[in-house]
Amino acid sequence: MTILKRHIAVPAMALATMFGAGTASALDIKSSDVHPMGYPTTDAIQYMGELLNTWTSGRINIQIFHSMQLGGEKEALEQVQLGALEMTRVSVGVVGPIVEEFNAFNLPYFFRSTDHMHKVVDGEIGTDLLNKLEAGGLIGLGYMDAGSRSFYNNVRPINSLEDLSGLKLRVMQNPIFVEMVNALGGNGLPIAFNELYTAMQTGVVDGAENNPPSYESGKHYEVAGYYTLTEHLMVPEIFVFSKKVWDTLDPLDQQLIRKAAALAVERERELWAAREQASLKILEEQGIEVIREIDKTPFIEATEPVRAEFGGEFADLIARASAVE
Ligand code: GTR
Repeated sequence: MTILKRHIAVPAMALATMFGAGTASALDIKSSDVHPMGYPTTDAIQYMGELLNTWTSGRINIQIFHSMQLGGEKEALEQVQLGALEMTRVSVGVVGPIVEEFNAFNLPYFFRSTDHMHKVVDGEIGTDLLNKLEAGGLIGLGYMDAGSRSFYNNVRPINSLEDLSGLKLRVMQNPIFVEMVNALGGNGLPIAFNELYTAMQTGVVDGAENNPPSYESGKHYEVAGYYTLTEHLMVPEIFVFSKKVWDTLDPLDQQLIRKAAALAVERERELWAAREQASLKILEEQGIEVIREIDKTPFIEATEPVRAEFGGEFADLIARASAVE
């Protein structure tokens, strides 16, 4: 609450002077997210909307289409590219097929830590990649946290790499993740997030992989109760604006949106850390045995061919990102 007040109050006066003339037209930003309200990403975008509303005395607003109301993330990105939707918050996982350099962030066991990931995405590399999105019809507004992703399934607990053998596991819609699961001995199937619960319930897949908040919030534990913290991916979230719409905006409004977006990133990261712990607690209360101790070395070794194959295409970028301390 303190943060909300601080950020709304301080720039409000300065910005009102700059933008108070009210010459620019009203802007209603529709933004989609697969998560429900109350999730760190949706709460952060809501906060962004509150900031914009306050700074412009109600002229710019964000309406959030949450809980997969607009379907999966691939479709949302397409809508944003077309200009039918102004904004969406998705995983970097589904952005690789648009700008392939993003696959650097989608490589298994790539980032060394949250701190390493922050330094890479918040630095020159992250900014360069956001800029590359323009060619794909998207304006990259920022990266949010999504922790690490781990495997869950309804067949058996995963205590070692061998336990993944033959399991049909849903992955995000990007070939790199199919290859990753296959390299680990399972069967990777790309399925949209909005179809996942049913896919597990009906046995189309045995399980999937995600961070604790998504596993918990999506109630996936109800249909896949074995969860092991393999932490094989640290894929950040990203939120993007439609270039088609962006190009019609007053440059001062573009500036305001970028400023609010940066504050939304800060807000999400604060919320994320707490939510991860809260989700693990909920899972344990629900009787889910979360296997935390696992030797990751065989998983790291088994995924080396995936890093070599997909990383080979942008080796310089990978080397630059790896060198970030
Ligand atoms: C979540 C992420 C979503 C979505 C989902 C998935 O962690 O927040 O944006 O990508 O994973 O697995 O599809």
